[in-house]
Formats: sequence, structure tokens, C-alpha cells
Amino acid sequence: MGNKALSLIGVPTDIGAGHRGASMGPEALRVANLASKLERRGFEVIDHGNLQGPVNPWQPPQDGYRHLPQVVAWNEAVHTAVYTELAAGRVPVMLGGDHCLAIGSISAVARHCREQGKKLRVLWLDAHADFNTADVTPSGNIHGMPVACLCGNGPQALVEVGGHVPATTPDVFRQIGIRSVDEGEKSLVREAQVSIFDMRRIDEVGMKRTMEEALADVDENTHLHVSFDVDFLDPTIAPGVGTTVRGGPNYREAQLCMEMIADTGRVSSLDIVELNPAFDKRNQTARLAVDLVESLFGKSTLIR
Ligand code: 6HN
Ligand code: MN
Ligand code: MN
Ligand code: MN
Repeated sequence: MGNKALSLIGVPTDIGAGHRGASMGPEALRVANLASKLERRGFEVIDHGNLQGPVNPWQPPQDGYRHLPQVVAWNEAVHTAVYTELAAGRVPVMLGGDHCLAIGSISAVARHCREQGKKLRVLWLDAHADFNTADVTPSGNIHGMPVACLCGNGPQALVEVGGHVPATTPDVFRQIGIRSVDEGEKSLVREAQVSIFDMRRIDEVGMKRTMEEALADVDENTHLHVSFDVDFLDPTIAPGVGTTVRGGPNYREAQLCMEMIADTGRVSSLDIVELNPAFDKRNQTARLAVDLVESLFGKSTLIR
């Protein structure tokens, strides 16, 4: 891993989620010693503390979206903070917060890539495709919509958060661990030809081949962004999330996934989202997330 300057950005909100509690995610990751563990690995870590934004009014959806103005406000703050760190030559690590915040972070990464002539690749580690729109969403929760919004399919105010519309295109995404896609969402991902390595595929070919394929054309000019939704992991090892879906990667599969991403040496930005301490037990899911993030930044169990 080339760039050893990491910037932690806490975003304490559950504004896009269907359960309260992801707002406590940043603190749980700090309590699990994220910064000191990365420092021990030779990184220079600056913790910028938490961004601020509107409180969660806990209202029902309006016109297909829940809390749209508040989601826009939080994402504008995320976009600015993440863009600022990238421009300073640092690796932003966004501590969510729910997954709607990826609209702000990935739009910032995409903008940085356009300006630097870099090729963007987003690894979307998740149980969900997060490709819903107002017409097909079963919940109105915007954390189920960030990939669609980033590809220009969403409400104008959100689609425009990064200034450039669309912020990015479906071909930059590689989705891994997917096992819950809503009925209408399925047609949308098919239509957009999103590259999805779902659990069926991981079962059939294994995590090793899955990651080889997902990372196939990552080269020295690639900016690799990892959007790590903690519900990617099997709920038996990671109960501390709002939307558990059984049948996810186990501990070793998740480690291998992270280690193979680390081996590219191209990880340049990261989201850690959907961690929900209200559902966790003794902070175990936060500690597991930190363990996996250490692997993502180069900790290896390999003996060499
Ligand atoms: N996440 N597909 C469901 C929905 O309500 O749209 C669940 C979304 C979960 C989103 O976990 O980031
Ligand atoms: Mn850069
Ligand atoms: Mn997600
Ligand atoms: Mn998810």
C-alpha cells in the first residue's frame, strides 16, 4: 500500500436507514481501536472527529424517499470532507453512518479521479445491491439507493451532490457478497449491467476466483475505493447491523477478500458503513470490522 496517510471522518447518522443506531457507528469503531491498530501498522492516522448534520426526524417516506433533505445535507458534508482529504493526498476513511453516505464519499472520489486522470474502481462489499429508486423501493430508505443515485438514477438534489451528473457509471462497480435484491431492483441492476458477484457465485467458484475476477483490470493508474457495508458479513459473526441477511461470507472468506484487495496496493479510499451498535453485543461487530480493515490495509496471516 503506497499512501500511508489516513484520515478518519466520522459521520454519525442513521438518516438513510430503516433502523436507528448506525449513528453510533463511528464511536464504536473508535472504541474498537481503529486508529491505534492502523498506526501500529505504520500508518499516519488523523482522526478528524465527526461531521455534523440534521437530526433524524424519524418520519415516514414522502414521494418515495425518507428524509430526503436531511440525506442531501449529510451527503454534501461528506462530499466536501472526503474531497478535501483526497486533494491533500490522503486516504479518506469514512466511518458511517448508514450506506446512503456513499453518495457523498464516492461522488468525491469520482471527482478526484476525473481531475487526476485516474481510473475509478469501486468494490461494493454488501448483502444488498443498493440500486433501488423511488418507484421500486420497498421501504423508501435511501441507504437502499446510493449506487443508483451515483449512476444518475435518483432525486435531482442527491444525484447532483458532487456537481457532476452522473457522478459515475455502473461499469466502475464490482459488487461482492450480494444476497438480497428486491424484485424491482433486480430489473434495474440487469438493465444497468452492474457486475455482481453474488453469494451463489462465491459458493460456486470460491472467494479466491471471485476476487481475482473482481480485481482483474486494476492497474497502477487505478484508484480503488472500497465501500464496506458491514452486513456483507454473515450475521453469525457480525450481528451488529440493522439489515442482517443470512448466508454471507464467513470469517476466513472475508479475510481472504480483504487480503486480496490489499495485495493490489491500490486502496485509496474506504467507507465503513451500516455498523449498528444497538444490535451488537460487546462491540464484537466493530472489533471484527476493525480486524478486517487491518487486513485491507495489509495485515496478513501469511507466513513468509
Ligand atoms: N443497506 N433493499 C432494502 C431496501 O430497503 O431498499 C434494504 C437496503 C439495505 C441497504 O444495507 O445499505
Ligand atoms: Mn489521489
Ligand atoms: Mn449497503
Ligand atoms: Mn447492506
